Amino acid sequence: MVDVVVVGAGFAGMYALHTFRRQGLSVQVIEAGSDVGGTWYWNRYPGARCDVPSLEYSFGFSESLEQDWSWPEVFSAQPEILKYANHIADRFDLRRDIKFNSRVVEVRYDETNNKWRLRTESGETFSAKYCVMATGCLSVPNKPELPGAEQFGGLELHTGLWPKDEPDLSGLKVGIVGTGSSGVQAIPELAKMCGELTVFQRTPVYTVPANRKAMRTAVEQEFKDNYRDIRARQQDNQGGVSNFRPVKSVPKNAGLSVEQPYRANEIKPLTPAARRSQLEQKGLGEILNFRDVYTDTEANEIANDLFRDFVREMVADPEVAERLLPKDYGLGCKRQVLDRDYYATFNRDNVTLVDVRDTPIQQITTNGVQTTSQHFDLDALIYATGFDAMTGALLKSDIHGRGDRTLNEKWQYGPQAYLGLQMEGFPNLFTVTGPGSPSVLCNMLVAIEQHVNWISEAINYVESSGLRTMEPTEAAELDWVAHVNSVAEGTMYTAPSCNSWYLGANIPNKPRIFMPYVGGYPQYRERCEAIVANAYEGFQFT
Ligand code: NA7
Repeated sequence: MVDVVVVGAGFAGMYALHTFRRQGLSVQVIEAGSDVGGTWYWNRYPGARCDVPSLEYSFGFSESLEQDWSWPEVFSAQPEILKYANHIADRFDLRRDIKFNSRVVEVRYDETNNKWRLRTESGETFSAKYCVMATGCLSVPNKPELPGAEQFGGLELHTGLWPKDEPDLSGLKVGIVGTGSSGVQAIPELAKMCGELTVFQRTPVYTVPANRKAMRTAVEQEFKDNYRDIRARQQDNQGGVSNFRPVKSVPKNAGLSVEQPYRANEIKPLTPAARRSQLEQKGLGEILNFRDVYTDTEANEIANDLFRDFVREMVADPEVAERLLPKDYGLGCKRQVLDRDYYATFNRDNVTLVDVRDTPIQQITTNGVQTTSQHFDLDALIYATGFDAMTGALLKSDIHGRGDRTLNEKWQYGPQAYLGLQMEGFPNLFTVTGPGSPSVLCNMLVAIEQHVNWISEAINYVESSGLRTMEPTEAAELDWVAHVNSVAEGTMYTAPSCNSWYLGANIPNKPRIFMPYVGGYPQYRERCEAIVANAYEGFQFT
């Protein structure tokens, strides 16, 4: 028996363990993997990389950690981020309270004793007054049910469950299904390492070249010298990123200083011709700086057209180029994908693009993929087909609340939670970066720190007030869900043509609800703070 049981040892679970320990609570973390790292433990496919600059995608709770750690690249790859996670586990001696190789299969509230009782796959049980689900937003891989999939005799892989021992794909005929972030990151690397690569694409993607810069010592030092200011700026930025621009990284005479935000988010009411000329000068990535693209349908269409023109120029075979063009949805609907040589990869002789909308996959055979037009012989088949995002891991944990009501019953029409932190009927159970919080629309490490700190304070409040339970009222929860929906309405994210994992649209029969909070991290944080200041408005206690 411990005070708090935490499910998951990714960044959220690790920081929760460290924080709860510091406040004098006994903590047990349960983790399905054999080590820490969460997303960065499982997603070790070639090319995996974070889309937030590493100096920002890092914890701010320890000044010495900030000063000691060095990142090799501006946007570091998965192995470096996993090293950072391991360093944190070592530095704060976390592993002694983490039970690895243990997947939680049941989380049940014992009303009589006010305890959460958790059971793992192997039958081990744990109990605690508080249960914190730090199970991640992208942690349940989605593998589509393709007919015949079970009979494939070659090597089958999923980007979200990549093996620790790097599979040797050299000389092999490899197929990959999916062209979201994972597919787009993996495809250029796979093309270099395997014999032949066949890409099965259902929806073409809008992807722009990523920043590939190595970290410069002077830039890193400037960050380290300004970290307190940077962390403060993160708290006031919509996406939890400071946009701090080191003087040392700015070309001479560029007229920027530390005081000016990196790529100001001002609206640029430019003509199509002016936009084209700007992209020609600065590269396709500049398209993300036309901020009206995200709010104005006409600007969005202009940008989509320009994007397609640029792809046509990058891909040698006009037919292949045409297949790579997203046409039925706009920029800003899905999470922006960043790539390294994605389009150029389709100019390689060993890469074939199959549009499975034109020629659908009929079935997976023992030795490949049969589409309506031909059979593709394959030695390996890779699923880059995403995740049951945001709610998947919570629903899979089989959570039973008061009166034995399950979370699956409560959420049958979509997630209903207060602030993405707690659910009515599930007293003393907290979710880190749950649905209805900024989570995936924010720098995750900033979102995690804010949530864990909030939960820590809430537990402290319950304990120091001699209370038994804490949970939201149903009215507060419904108001919050209505607010989350209303701020998402009218954005590109929820356009009728948009089918993203943010909306659950990638999972058959999942309710179509925009799950993260799009109102901005600072607004959200202030709301959380105001609720605490107002005697935990919207929460009920026993
Ligand atoms: P995504 O973004 O959900 O992409 C999954 C891809 O897999 C996408 O291209 C899907 O096409 C495709 N997919 C899924 N099911 C099928 C079937 N049945 N047939 C063909 N193609 C299919 O997941 P990622 O892992 O790439 O990225 C998730 C997040 O991780 C990313 O946004 C970053 O935040 C990190 P579709 O678009 O559904 O037609």
